Amino acid sequence: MDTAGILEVRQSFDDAISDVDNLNALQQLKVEYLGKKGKVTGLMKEMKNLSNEERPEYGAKVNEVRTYITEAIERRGEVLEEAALEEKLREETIDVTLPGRTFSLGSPHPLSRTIEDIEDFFLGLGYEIAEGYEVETDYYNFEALNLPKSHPARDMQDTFYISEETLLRTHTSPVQARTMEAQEGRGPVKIICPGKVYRRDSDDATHSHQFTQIEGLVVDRNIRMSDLKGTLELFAKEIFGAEREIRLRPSYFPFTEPSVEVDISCFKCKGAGCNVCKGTGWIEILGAGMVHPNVLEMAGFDPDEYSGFAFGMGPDRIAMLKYGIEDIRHFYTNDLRFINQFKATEDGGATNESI
Ligand code: FA5
Repeated sequence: MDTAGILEVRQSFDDAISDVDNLNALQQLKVEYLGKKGKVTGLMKEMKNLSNEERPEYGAKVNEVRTYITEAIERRGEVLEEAALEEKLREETIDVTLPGRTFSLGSPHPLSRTIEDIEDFFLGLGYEIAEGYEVETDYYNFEALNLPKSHPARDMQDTFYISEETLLRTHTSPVQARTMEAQEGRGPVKIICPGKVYRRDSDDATHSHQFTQIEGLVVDRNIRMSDLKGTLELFAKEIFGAEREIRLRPSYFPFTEPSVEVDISCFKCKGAGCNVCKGTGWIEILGAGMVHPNVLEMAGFDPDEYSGFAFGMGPDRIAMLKYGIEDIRHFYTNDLRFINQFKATEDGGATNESI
């Protein structure tokens, strides 16, 4: 009986397994030795060439080598599996001591922030926000506001005309006219309307050809000038500080009668006179007045039954005052160096508030 073949298989297996360093290679080795066409099965097939006496001993030796190989593969498999697991754990380890990735936070534009502050104040008083159109008709921008064609006061608002009857709205007052009209003569009306407006003004530090306005309108029975004054006093204190006073100066707007310009006491010098208030102690912030009976009538309200007040302010100028911004053009040039100065703080304020 020739057992050299068995020794050879065992020897070659020992050589091969010492080179195996991963589970795939081990699986291949298993097939190569223990598979149907493997080397150990090949040894078994030799049995048919042996005599009946030789077969038991030969068979026992082949079984011995099969057990040897099976156990060796199992042991090697356990070692390799453990190594693979350790490698995976090492790769997936999270280093909790690494500093986190930083990302830059945006900050609200000072103009948006000012508009939101003003909106919040009026919403708190029960006003609703109304929206209008930036491309408006001559009728709503002027005529419905008591400014017929060729009225000299049209010159107060130099206009971008799109056609003879359409234009870029020069103020947010057309929203008054549209809102009243939609009410079909029934009060109350209590709205503010924030939005963009356009004028053919030359751009400089305090003028922009496109800027923002917030219009306010209240129409109901028994609305008086004192209601307007009280509302604006509260507004000035909320936006500019609790010690602010307001004063009303007679003015002229075709859509209000009487009309006033509203000044607030200077928040910087407290009325003593400084560069912000140009030495007067007062800063002009808006135009206002009692809604003209003609405007009420044109919008379908009976002026003997209803009265109202309206006001219009420029948030650009208010934001400039509030945050100490010297040039209105900063709002529209989108320079991040400017905007980043107004990082939001946790309490909802802005970092470089000047008052
Ligand atoms: C009006 O536009 C009136 N519609 C306001 C009004 C409404 C009065 C309701 C009475 C009743 P005025 O032209 O003054 O008014 O403009 C209002 C505000 O817009 C000004 O106080 C100013 O803050 C701002 N403003 C006017 N022109 C410019 C401009 N070119 N650039 C930036 N802000 C401007």
